[in-house]
Amino acid sequence: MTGMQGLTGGRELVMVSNRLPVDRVVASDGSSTWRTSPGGLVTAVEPIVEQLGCVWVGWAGNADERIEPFELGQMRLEPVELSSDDVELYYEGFSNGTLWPLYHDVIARPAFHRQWWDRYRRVNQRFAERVAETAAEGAIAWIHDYQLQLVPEMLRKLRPDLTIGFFLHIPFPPRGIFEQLPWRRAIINGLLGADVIGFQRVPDAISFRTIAERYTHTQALGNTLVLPATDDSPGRTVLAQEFPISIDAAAFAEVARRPETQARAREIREELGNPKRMMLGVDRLDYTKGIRHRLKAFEELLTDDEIDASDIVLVQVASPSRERVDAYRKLRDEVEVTVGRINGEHGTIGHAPLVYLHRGYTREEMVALYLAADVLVVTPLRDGMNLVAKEYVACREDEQGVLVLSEFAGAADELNDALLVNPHDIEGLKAALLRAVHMPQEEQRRRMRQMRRAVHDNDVAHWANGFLGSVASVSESRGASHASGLEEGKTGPISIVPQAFVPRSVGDRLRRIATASSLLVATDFDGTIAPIVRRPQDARILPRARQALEILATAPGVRVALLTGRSLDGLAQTGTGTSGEGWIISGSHGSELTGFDVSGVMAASGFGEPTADEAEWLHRVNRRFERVLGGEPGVRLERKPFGIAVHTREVHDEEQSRELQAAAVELGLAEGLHVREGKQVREFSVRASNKGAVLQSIRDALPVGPVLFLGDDVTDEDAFSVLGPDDLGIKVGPGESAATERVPDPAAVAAVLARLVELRTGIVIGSD
Ligand code: ADQ
Repeated sequence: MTGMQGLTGGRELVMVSNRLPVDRVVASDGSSTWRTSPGGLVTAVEPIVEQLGCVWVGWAGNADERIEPFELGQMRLEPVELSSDDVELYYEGFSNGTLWPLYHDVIARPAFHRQWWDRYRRVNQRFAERVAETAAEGAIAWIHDYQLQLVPEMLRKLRPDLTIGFFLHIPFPPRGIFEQLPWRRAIINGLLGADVIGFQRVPDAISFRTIAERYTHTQALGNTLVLPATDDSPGRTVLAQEFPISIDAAAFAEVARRPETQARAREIREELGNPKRMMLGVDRLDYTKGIRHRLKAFEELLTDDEIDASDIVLVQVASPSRERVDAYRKLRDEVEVTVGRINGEHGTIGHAPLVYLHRGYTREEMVALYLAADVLVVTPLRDGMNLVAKEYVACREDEQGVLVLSEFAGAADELNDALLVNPHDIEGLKAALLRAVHMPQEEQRRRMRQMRRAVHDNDVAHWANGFLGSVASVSESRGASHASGLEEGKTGPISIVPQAFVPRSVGDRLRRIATASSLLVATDFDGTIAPIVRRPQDARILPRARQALEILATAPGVRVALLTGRSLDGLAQTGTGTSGEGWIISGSHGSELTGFDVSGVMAASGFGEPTADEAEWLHRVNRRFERVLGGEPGVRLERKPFGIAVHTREVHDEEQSRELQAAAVELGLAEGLHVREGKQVREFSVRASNKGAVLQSIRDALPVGPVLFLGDDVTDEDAFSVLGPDDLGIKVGPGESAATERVPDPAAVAAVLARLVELRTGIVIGSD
């Protein structure tokens, strides 16, 4: 995995989690060593730590044990001591008896005890103090998960020089559930001590922002919460948004590719008696994981003779978890009784249809299991993400294997080519299991290919870059580095996001337009504020750019316009332009316009629906393109309200891609269409509109004032060319341009927009 260096700009990174990421291993001679421990959090952040190095503050796992700080690999571990009372009240009690069930849809009943809460507060305070003692000046503290939700606020009070990120690995509950918590306001205030709060899914982040607005004096502007100034603290902003966690997909694929792993996978099948189909479940033994529902569906399929016990084996790996908590002990008993019953009724001497393994395995063994399994069954009733699903997909380079996945796992947002199930619906689950065991290879391949793309596009580097990048940009804006955390020879704060500078000439010109009484901020989308990605629907505005645009859109005298070649529908797929941003949005290169309340501009520029003639023409054009290019592998045709776009980004052979583009242009010209060239796309339209014309129409309808326009593509040149000497045109990336200024990439665009916000509103969300 590459691309993380520079993320913290040489500042010290302090990881803070309930458990240290290590287990003690005692050898037969009594000596002990440490090794990294399994679990979602460790799996996800291990590669980051390997690259960046860090201090890690957390509990070593045994009560009443004092351990001196020690080093392991790239980490300096700072153990926090917990007494057996702490473990009982803070960890097993409030964390796992109150918060865990509350945050997981109250699948089990949460218990509310004041004593537990009191201890939770005290232990959180201890963690905060420990971080405050160890962190270098200006360090970045990254706090993990539900056990430590009060630490951000406590730490900020102790060490205002730190930049604080918090990531919640489990779901954040809907308001109706969260409100049951007697200490709800304290938790929200605790979290708001962070500069960036990361969640797994969009609904988690929305719920948090809604609740924060209700219980504190914050105001939500898009993904940003604005905290007003108080007597003891200045006003500031908190970014609260989703950063879906992932895995080091390449590392899993590498283990899967090894001949010894593949041999082990074959051996596993043999040890199981070479069944026709092997199904696999891998979970911590937790009541949220839906293991009971899975076993029930499996048992009913056997009982009803829908599957044959001699043909099929289900291997259930259940790693031991929280064994001192009552609900977990009960679950274990229940699962083990069910396993016994199923095998008792459906097994034979020498063959058990259900293999239950209650222990931890090495990564190599896990990967061999993934390779051996025809079907992976992931059926949580609620799960923040579920990394097991992603690991399975990452390992299946053979593009075979079926993933049955609960729609209540965060992973379902990205892996929508899995067989999605509602695990409460046992009939539906049985049907999905049957479909999975009978799925033809071709369908397996199609689904697996899509899922593999999703996992590789959003791997753990992408997650860490998104989260840490957001934290670092806050840090950078504070000038928090004062360099004492820097080692000799390491790059200074200047390289945090190395490319995200506002060049001096751009800064000077921004200052000139920033204070105009009326200002229009217009920008292209793809390649300008949203990095280019392989699948257009996966494109997302950089968090910092979104935050800046959201603040600008509500600033008096400023209008924000998005001018994109995408259709409005295509833009909505990216989560932008769907509602309430208060932006003017023009789609299809100026043919569509929305969010603009000046009706004159619509009439003057001829926006609206296609005419009857245009509609008929379009119909013919769509049919022809479909016939000629629709079957070409890698080519994607996108229908637009006024035309069609031919995307060749997924045609991997460059020459073939060029040929297909040329063929498309020939076809378009023959049909009399207006042709536009973009990066890996050719666009055809029945109407001659362009971004220049629409930008002119919008500015004409607004009070007189300067325009800032940012764009990266050839089609943005029309907009640059209508700008005057008092405006500012900024080209993103290389290539000829009519723009007078240039920045290298979307991160730099975000920096430009953040600088503009600061100049116009005084709100600091990151500048250079
Ligand atoms: P978990 O609830 O622990 O994580 P999950 O995301 O599935 O769940 O991660 C489990 C990890 O442990 C996987 O990497 C898996 O390979 C490993 N593992 C499981 N059983 C194992 C065994 N027997 N031996 C070895 N390794 C085993 C929490 C949240 C999730 C969220 C993660 C990360 O509950 O929703 O995805 O954090 O944020």
